[in-house]
Amino acid sequence: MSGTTPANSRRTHVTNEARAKPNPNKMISRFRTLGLIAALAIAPVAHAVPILGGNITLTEDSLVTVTFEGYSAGYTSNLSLDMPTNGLGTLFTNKTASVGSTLTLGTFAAGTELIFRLFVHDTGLTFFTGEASRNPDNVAHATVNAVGNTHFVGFEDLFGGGDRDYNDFKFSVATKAVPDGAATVGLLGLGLGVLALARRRLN
Ligand SMILES: [Ca+2]
Repeated sequence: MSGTTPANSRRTHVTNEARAKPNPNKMISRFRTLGLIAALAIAPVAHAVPILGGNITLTEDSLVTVTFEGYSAGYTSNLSLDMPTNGLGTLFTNKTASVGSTLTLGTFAAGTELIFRLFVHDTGLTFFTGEASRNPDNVAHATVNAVGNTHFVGFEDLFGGGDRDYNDFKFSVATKAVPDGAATVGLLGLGLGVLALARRRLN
């Protein structure tokens, strides 16, 4: 019986030594886990914090579509694209549009800020995405939450900021990169406009 003791104790000793010695494979695995945790901590959360008064500016030439995302409001309001100027008119009316309805706005060049306008029928007031200074009450009225290539926008429809729930008119703006030069349709249109203006001046 006593003959087995040294063997057992040696085995125990070896085991303890193995525990005490850093195992390179385990270390690498641990570093990998730590690296993954760090990456997860740094990676942007799927739904970032909405930015009140945020801008919707294209980072590349893009095809832009807008989708109605619903509302929770007593007032009726219309959404339009205010800038760049266009002939699209009302895109959606909160009380009549179906959630998920999508419209194509067109192709715009990199650097273009898309400014949306909310007209509130009940008060006759108009509010804009972006800076507070654009609005009649000098208060920012729209939150912008950029998630990948989509900006989720929520408007507050009351003068002074109301209850600040930013769900009186909700929509999203999706951008899809187009090849370089594809946005020149807009530039060509602008060029023709300038040409027409020059002709008018000459006449
Ligand atoms: Ca509200």
